[in-house]
Amino acid sequence: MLHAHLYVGLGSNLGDRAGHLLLAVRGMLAAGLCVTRLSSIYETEPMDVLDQPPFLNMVAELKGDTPFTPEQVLARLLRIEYALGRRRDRAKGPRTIDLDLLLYRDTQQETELLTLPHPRLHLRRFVLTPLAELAPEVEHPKLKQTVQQLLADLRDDASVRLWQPE
Ligand code: PH2
Ligand code: MG
Ligand code: MG
Repeated sequence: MLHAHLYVGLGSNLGDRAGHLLLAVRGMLAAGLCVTRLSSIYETEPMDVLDQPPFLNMVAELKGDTPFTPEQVLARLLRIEYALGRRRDRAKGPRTIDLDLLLYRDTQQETELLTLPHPRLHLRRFVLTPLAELAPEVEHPKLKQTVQQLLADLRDDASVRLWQPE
């Protein structure tokens, strides 16, 4: 089925980056979010705010038949960010952990709290590369293109490389 799941983007560029990704996955499970698959981890060049350390990024797939609304999922993600030391000082600046709800099945919404699909998902190689590993055939509900097509047409040339622990 094409829109059976939820996808969360994870990013960290401060401290023990891989440790933060791992703790965030544990946090999602502990919060009752059913993580079904994880992408590889990529080391990625910062975008938007360029003078900050390189990120580790990955994508987690969550079971789509969750009892939680998009806002309830978001609230859980924000709590995990806070528990992992995320404090919002500089917009798009360095962070211990960033958890973005990318897709909630084929939901489209634009509220003050939450925009779905994530408004910049189709512009970012650091999101589309790990997402394409898990869900190449999933269609962007608004743009009506698959993740694979979006990645093929992407103009962002910031570096995204598979990361391996030393
Ligand atoms: N997140 C941002 C801004 N820039 N760059 C990379 N490579 N990875 C990110 O996760 C990232 C970013 C704001 O959320
Ligand atoms: Mg983000
Ligand atoms: Mg975020």
